[in-house]
Amino acid sequence: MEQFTERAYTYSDCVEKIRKQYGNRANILVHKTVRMGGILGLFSREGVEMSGVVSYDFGRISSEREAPPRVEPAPRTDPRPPMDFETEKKRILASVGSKTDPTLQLVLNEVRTIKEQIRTGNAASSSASGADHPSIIRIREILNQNDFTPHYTENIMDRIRKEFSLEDLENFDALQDTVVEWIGESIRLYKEEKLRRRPRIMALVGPTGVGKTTTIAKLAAIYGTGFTGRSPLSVRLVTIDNYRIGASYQIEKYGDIMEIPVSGIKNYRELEQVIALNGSTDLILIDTIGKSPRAAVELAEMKQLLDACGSSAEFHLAVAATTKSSDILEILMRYEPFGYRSVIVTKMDETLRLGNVISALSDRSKSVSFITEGQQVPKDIQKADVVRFLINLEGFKINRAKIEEQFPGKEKDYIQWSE
Ligand SMILES: Nc1nc2c(ncn2[C@@H]2O[C@H](COP(=O)(O)OP(=O)(O)OP(=O)(O)O)[C@@H](O)[C@H]2O)c(=O)[nH]1
Ligand SMILES: [Mg+2]
Repeated sequence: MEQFTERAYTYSDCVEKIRKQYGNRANILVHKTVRMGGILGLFSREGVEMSGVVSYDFGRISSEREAPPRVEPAPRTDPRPPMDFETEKKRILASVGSKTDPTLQLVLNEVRTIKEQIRTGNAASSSASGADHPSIIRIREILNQNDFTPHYTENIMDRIRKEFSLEDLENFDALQDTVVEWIGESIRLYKEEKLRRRPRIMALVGPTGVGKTTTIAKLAAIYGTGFTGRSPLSVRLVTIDNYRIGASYQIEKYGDIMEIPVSGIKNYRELEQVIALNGSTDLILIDTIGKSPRAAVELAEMKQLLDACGSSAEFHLAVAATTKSSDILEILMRYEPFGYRSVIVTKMDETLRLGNVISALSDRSKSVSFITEGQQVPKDIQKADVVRFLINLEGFKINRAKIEEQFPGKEKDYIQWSE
């Protein structure tokens, strides 16, 4: 069986070169990026290398059982209509299925081995470049448009090069469906631990103005007012934001409306006391002061104060969906000392680009618990679910029914109690 390897500076030139030489019997199996030209390694340019096999005239093999003919350049006047590789393969498979033709079995095995060898070589040496297949380039553009991190985008590019043959890449719809599925699989949903003892303490930390106080009020309504249809828990709100004029007023106002008690604390000792006095409360929700992720000293001071909550307290990090991916990565890193268990993504209603959030969380292996999508308390909050992130991806043709099937149902209950 004849193999070929051809190189050219562009994808289309390479295909044309192969077609000229072998006609429609050329089956391009793999392609990779290579450096071409130059002197002593200098001034070389990126190009593309394609390898594959030239089909035999399988009709003759099966009927006459002769040795395969030598492959000649494609005759211009081939009377048989060109047959594509997949059709030929299917036809051969159907005939070997009956195990009547050992010659065909041998040919097929050879095709498989060659394809596998070339594919393995390709996977090891491929790299990102302008010489990629147009479908790969298009996917990269869509990911960039959605502000996915460079790291995340390169992972997807590598995976496509490894898992998609040149033939598969021609079907862009199937490719994008697969990429959307991969993106969905990369979203980790936070699984709440079952509550074992009271009080459960949840503190919300995060940068300034992302919606921490509003989110705390929404959580208080979900858990403390029976708003979701479940029986209400006893909830207490605590704010450590006692210094800024208007800040404690904001949370007290929410507390008043929902008839949920609010405590303002100034230091470690006061926080310790509030927690000790509320030992039988189901849930203590702590609103904190927004801090720039770069204010390392202030963050450390706030962390020291919050240590009064004890080791069983849960921290959750609020991040606005409108933040660009590089900033989200930094926020996730700077808040690491709090040991936050999940990320709450706020202001989802203000953007259609969610690649920033999805990729930054995936790059740092963080899970998402809630999303908020509006200013209204309590209704604009829900448990995070994969479909909500995927349906808003810009540039992808989203098949909603399919992704709902792939990533079914969100959890309805908000807190799991182990009685
Ligand atoms: N569009 C939109 N706005 C929101 C959302 N959540 C909060 N906001 C608004 O964002 C602004 C800031 O909200 P806060 O809850 O005060 O933010 P914060 O994080 O507590 O702010 P600091 O305490 O100053 O750090 C307010 O105008 C909220 O109404 C949301 O999900 N969507
Ligand atoms: Mg606040």
